[in-house]
Order: sequence, then structure tokens, then C-alpha cells
Amino acid sequence: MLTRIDHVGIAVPSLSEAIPHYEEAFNLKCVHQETNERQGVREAMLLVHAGETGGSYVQLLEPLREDTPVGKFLAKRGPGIHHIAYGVDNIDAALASLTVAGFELINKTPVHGTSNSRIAFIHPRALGGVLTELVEAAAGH
Ligand code: V0V
Ligand code: CO
Repeated sequence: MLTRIDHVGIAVPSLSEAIPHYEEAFNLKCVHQETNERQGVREAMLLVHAGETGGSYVQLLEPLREDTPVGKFLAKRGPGIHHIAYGVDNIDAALASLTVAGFELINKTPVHGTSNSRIAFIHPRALGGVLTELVEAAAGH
């Protein structure tokens, strides 16, 4: 079902500070930035590896407001790893099979993700405290 680790999502208070920090630490390049109103974040994608089945990235996440998933996370836990995202070829099929297996999905149908990907979250309660995202990249990504 899974094709790669697509990204590791990291909650940060400030993208403008975190982006150059990561770029300098690991010689990474920030290849995309986007505001996602529905998810309540501004995010930056730093390319780690451009693989055959799609890239792997560090995703830095700055909350748009306090009352958002990342805003609440920062207030409760402080900066750190927020979620892990796995690539899938067919997110509809992946969600159908997880539903049959009884996993608690936050998104029963895919929603808009970075660079026009289709994404869905699985509740951390269902996976040992790890917020998990599935990503079906847009064609050509
Ligand atoms: C909260 N909890 C987490 C967590 N956030 N556990 C692990 N990892 C996280 N990131 C735990 C928290 O410690 C509580 O545990 C419990 O969940 C309820 O916490 P809460 O603060 O009351 O939060 P809720 O219930 O309002 O919301 C938590 C969930 C929410 C996970 C349901 O954050 C959510 O819907 N997340 C999915 C959307 C998202 O994260 N979007 C931002 C990334 P105890 O105390 O009860 O044990 S957007 C993105 O990645 C994009 C756009 C992309 O990749 O393209
Ligand atoms: Co993500």
C-alpha cells in the first residue's frame, strides 16, 4: 500500500526562521511554500530525495492561528515532530481498506494537500500516538 515516506511534518513557530536553519543544517532546498486555510497552516517543503515514486521532504508547518491543529500542538507540546506522511498510489483504495480494517480516520475522503496532492489523516489514537497522513501526489510530482 505504501510507496515511500513522503514527508515528516515538523511544527515550528516561525517558517522564516526554520527554513534557513534546515537549509543550512542539511544543505536542503526549500522547493515549495503554500498556505492551506482549511488545515490552518503555512507550510514549506524541503526536498530530501527525488525518488522514482515521488519525492521525500521535510515539511515545516507554521500555524495560521492558535485554534488550529498545529497551533494547539505548539501550545501543548512545543516545537517538534507533528506527523509522518506516507506516499500511496491510490488514496481512495488505501482509505477503503483502512476503513474495512476498522482504523479511525480523521478524513474519510481525501482533502487538498500541498502541491495539489490528495491527503487524508489517520487519528493518532489508532497508531500508537502518531498522527499519520497518506499522500497521493498530483500527476507529475
Ligand atoms: C494532538 N494529539 C496528537 C497530535 N495532535 N498526538 C500526536 N500527534 C499530534 N500531532 C493528541 C493530543 O495530545 C491529545 O491526546 C489528543 O490528540 C487531542 O488533542 P487536542 O489538542 O484536543 O486536539 P484535537 O482533538 O482538537 O485534534 C487532534 C487531531 C487534529 C489529531 C484530531 O490535530 C487533526 O485533525 N489533525 C489533522 C490535520 C492536521 O494536523 N493538519 C495540519 C497539517 P490526549 O491528551 O487526549 O492523550 S496539514 C498538512 O500536513 C498538509 C497540508 C500536507 O501535508 O499537505
Ligand atoms: Co503533511
